[in-house]
Amino acid sequence: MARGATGSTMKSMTSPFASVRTLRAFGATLISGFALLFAAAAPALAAAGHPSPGEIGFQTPVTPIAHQIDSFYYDLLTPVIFGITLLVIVLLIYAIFRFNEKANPIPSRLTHHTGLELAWTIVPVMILVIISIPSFRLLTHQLTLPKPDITVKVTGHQWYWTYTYPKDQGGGFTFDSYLKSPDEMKPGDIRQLAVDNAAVVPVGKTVIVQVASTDVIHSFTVPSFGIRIDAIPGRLNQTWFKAEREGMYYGQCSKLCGQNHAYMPIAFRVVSQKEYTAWLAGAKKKFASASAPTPVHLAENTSVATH
Ligand SMILES: [Cu+2]
Repeated sequence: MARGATGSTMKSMTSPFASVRTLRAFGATLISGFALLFAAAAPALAAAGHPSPGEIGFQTPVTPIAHQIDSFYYDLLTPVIFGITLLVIVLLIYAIFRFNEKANPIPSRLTHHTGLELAWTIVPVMILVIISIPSFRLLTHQLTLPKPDITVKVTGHQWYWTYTYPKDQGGGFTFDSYLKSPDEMKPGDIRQLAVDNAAVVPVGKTVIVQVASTDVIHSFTVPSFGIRIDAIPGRLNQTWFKAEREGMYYGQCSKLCGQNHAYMPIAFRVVSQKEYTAWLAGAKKKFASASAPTPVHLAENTSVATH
């Protein structure tokens, strides 16, 4: 009643609208700026095989699966996330200014709107359906093992990994891979990721990784390869990768597995076929020698393989 004069209502309605426009523009600029920064920064800072300072996206993909994960995230999920966030922010800002007590003294008593309710149910469902199609395609691609060129068995332990190269593929040896301590580090080694014995695989070959564990559940993860699979005692899990580029690729155990969970990195060196053959020959000698430490739990396997 006291503020009933139309003049004051008019005044309060014009000024907030100006602010709405300014704020809307500001919000849109902020979000699109952040989106651009995100899109530009992610690939620029990303390195293949290991994380780099300031990185906010994925590590550079070097396998078909990792490319698919990358594209699923950047080309589909990111636009959806930014679109929804932008819509909610705009609606929120609009509601704050348009429907505050001053601008809208007599609130609407509307409680139902069938069309609106249908829309806000169907539209999110459609968004999820659109996301699910490439998502299931990716999942199928990840879990359908192609014909392997090489099979490597990886066993998780508290707190290191053991790699076994089968005899019928020129291997026939097993070795442990431990995190390098600070005094063992050489120039070029990455702190917390460098290991004493990295696994070696040839470039452009399909590698099947069979993953198991002898104690607790670990998780075998190499981001640039797009692989992540649990290492479970009493169960053999399998995943695959086909590296397109030579280099060092690191990963970490990704399941909380105890005190030294953070200190059991995974390291793969991807080399040419020639280098791989040379490495196999050297590794066979190195890891078969009597001085090489053989874990007790692998003694049975070794005897089976040699007899
Ligand atoms: Cu672990």
